[in-house]
Amino acid sequence: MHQHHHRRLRLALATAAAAALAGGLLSVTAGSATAADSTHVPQADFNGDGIGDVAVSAHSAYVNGREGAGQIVALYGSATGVSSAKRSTISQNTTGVPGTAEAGDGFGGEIAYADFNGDGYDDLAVASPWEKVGDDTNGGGLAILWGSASGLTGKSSDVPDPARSSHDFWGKNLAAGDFDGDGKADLAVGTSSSTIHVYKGGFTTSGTPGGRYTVKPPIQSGTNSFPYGPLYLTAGDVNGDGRSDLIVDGYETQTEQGWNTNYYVPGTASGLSAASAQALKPGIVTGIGDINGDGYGDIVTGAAWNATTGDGTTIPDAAKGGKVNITYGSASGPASTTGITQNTGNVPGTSETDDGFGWDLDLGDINGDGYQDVVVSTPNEDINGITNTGMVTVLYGSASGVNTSSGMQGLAQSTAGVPGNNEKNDLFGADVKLDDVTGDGKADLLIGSYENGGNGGVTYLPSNGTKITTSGSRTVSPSTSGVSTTGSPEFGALFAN
Ligand SMILES: [Ca+2]
Ligand SMILES: [Ca+2]
Ligand SMILES: [Ca+2]
Ligand SMILES: [Ca+2]
Repeated sequence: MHQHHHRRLRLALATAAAAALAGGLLSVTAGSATAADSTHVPQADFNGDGIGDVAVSAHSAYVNGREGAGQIVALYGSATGVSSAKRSTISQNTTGVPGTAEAGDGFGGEIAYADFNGDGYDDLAVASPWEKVGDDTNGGGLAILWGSASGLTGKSSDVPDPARSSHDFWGKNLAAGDFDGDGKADLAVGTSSSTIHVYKGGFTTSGTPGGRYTVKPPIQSGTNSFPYGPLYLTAGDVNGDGRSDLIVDGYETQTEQGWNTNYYVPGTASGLSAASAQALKPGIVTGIGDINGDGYGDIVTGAAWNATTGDGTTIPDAAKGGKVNITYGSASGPASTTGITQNTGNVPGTSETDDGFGWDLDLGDINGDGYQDVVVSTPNEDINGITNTGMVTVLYGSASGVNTSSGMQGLAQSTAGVPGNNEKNDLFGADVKLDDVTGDGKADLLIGSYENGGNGGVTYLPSNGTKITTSGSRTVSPSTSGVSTTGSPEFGALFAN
């Protein structure tokens, strides 16, 4: 069941037609922020000890000899950060988790956290998008793993698909937020259709939600052979009204090309309002946080493709080697925009074809100055002739927005002190996450890669209070985390948001 290996690499395409030509592979990416205070980019705390925790997926891992059954690993924060020593490794074979680990299920194909039952412990929603449900191939499964003083243990509730015949790949996109501002975390669930299902908060620990409704943003619906619908869902408060808004990425329906486009779908007292949807800049992976400290969440999106399609057509709002589009928030929602490439100001590196700048990104406050900082990955960067070894760029927030003139950091495995070495196809930066996992109030950096032939790995680089440092850094490997290295588990290719 190799059909979903490296699916995200194949998906960084600007148009739906190009995606179809590339084989119609499925997007499985993280995408959310939790609860209402999302201008500050909340972090997970599954065990309630006040220190941030991180959930990592290995959704292609063998479990009990079943290829691609998938696992998730929760790494619990401590004063010295995260390591394999303090973790939970969970599959569908773990007691309490719905279903059974079967070949190709892809448990962990999408993951999102929030305190869904309001008991003070963050919980993890975990999809297995390729799960066969009854006779429905790729029907998809979704469970909520409940947090506790012992963290994630396997105690879970099933969140079954309420409309199985209408779509496939239930749960392939997830975003947690408080879309109606009632103080309870809601969960938005994507499928192959453009219709998004929203579970209202107040889940009981048996999994019963407070209610459910659907929203339909103006993106293309997929089919079984072209399973898109939304490519990515991101929650955050852009207009500062205390309700999370949802950014939906997909392919637009207005032109023949079907360009990748994001839509702002605002939260209201009655939930998400697709009637008020507003088109934004393109780019698949999005993060929302208050970069300029004005109280409004700013939308950061990575358009990792080049400036033109294969036949030379100009792609809107794109640049050679990839571009990050930033749309600053305001009381009336999305406002001014700016774009950043590796050629902007003093940003490290140079824009080269197929670098993939903006493949993944995240926000967090590394230096504690109240401005959210931005990390952007470039996993297809070649360094000293080593193809697709990858690098990560750290950009700092300020009152005038992202600072591209000073303070930036460029980090690769060849950077002094960073664990590991630059190797071909490492894809260092396959995913990135900025969260405080030491409890000092400053966001630390976690970098996922496809190290060692797709085994994957997570590199931990802490904040020293003013910047990301290699002092105290380490690699968390699949083999020490209870993940089989048979095949390509891709441990670290996806962090929960
Ligand atoms: Ca914790
Ligand atoms: Ca909880
Ligand atoms: Ca802002
Ligand atoms: Ca900052």
